[in-house]
Amino acid sequence: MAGKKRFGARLRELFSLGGKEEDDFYEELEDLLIEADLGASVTVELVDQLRVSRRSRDREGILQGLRELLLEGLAPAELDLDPQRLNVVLFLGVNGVGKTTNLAKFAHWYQREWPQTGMLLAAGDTFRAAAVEQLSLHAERLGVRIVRQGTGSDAGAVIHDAITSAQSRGERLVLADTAGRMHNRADLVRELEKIHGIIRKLTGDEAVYRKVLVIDGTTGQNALRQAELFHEAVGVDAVLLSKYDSAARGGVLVPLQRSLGLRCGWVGTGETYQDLHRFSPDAYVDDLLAP
Ligand SMILES: Nc1nc2c(ncn2[C@@H]2O[C@H](COP(=O)(O)OP(=O)(O)O)[C@@H](O)[C@H]2O)c(=O)[nH]1
Ligand SMILES: [Mg+2]
Repeated sequence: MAGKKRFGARLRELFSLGGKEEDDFYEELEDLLIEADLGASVTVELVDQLRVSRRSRDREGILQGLRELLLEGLAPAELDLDPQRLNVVLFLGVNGVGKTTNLAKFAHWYQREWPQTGMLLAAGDTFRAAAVEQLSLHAERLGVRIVRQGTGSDAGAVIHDAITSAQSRGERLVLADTAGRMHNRADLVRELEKIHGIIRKLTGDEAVYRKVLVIDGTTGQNALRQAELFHEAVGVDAVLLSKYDSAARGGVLVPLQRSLGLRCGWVGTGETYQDLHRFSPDAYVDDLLAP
């Protein structure tokens, strides 16, 4: 939380310095917002809007104006899954962001939400040695079925088998893990496009197919570049912000929404199955602005 707190605290420092020229004040406000991971273009846009709104320059007036601007467009993402049909949810993100852990939390969530519908995990990270084992352990703990092959096998084939298996058994939810790491960017994109093509072909109009991008809350501006990569490659339906408990800065959700149109649906706040929450814009903005 250090980064976040620093932002709110420094904001108040800025307010308390009386006698500043208006231009200097807004310039410093821009610096603070950029440091809080809002990105240069979104920051300029926000501060321009704030200036135009011409509220009084007292602390509460500006804070309130900023809060309202930050909240604009920050509605939580909806996946619109449908328990009457097959739903395939693909978890995307670079290595180590929390895909596997949060996929397992998601499974736990839907076990409660949809107690009657069968569920299946697909061990689509075939790249890392321990990844299949990690997901298998979750499947065992949660008591859900898993489709897996060995490390180094073809991820597309694993996901293909998982979907056809769920279809034949009438299971309604397939949660598919992926590897976030390839030898290079082109390999990663090629692999994702291939998986994407397989899922689209198998699901067609019959099923609901969604892609959740996991973003590590401690990452900062780099998260925007990651999101661009995945969104361009296969299209992202919702963001899951992980590790919000550990020194999360998380300001990046604002440019994700404003620059890429990506909305956050969930926030991960730890390593247990209970540590997954629906994204609340109000709580998020309060947290961002807190001293
Ligand atoms: N504190 C915290 N740790 C998390 C969270 N989500 C994942 N992790 C941890 O981050 C590390 C990487 O997670 P993992 O799911 O293996 O990432 P993946 O490589 O994207 O699949 C693990 O040690 C997880 O326990 C979270 O919301 N909070
Ligand atoms: Mg993983």
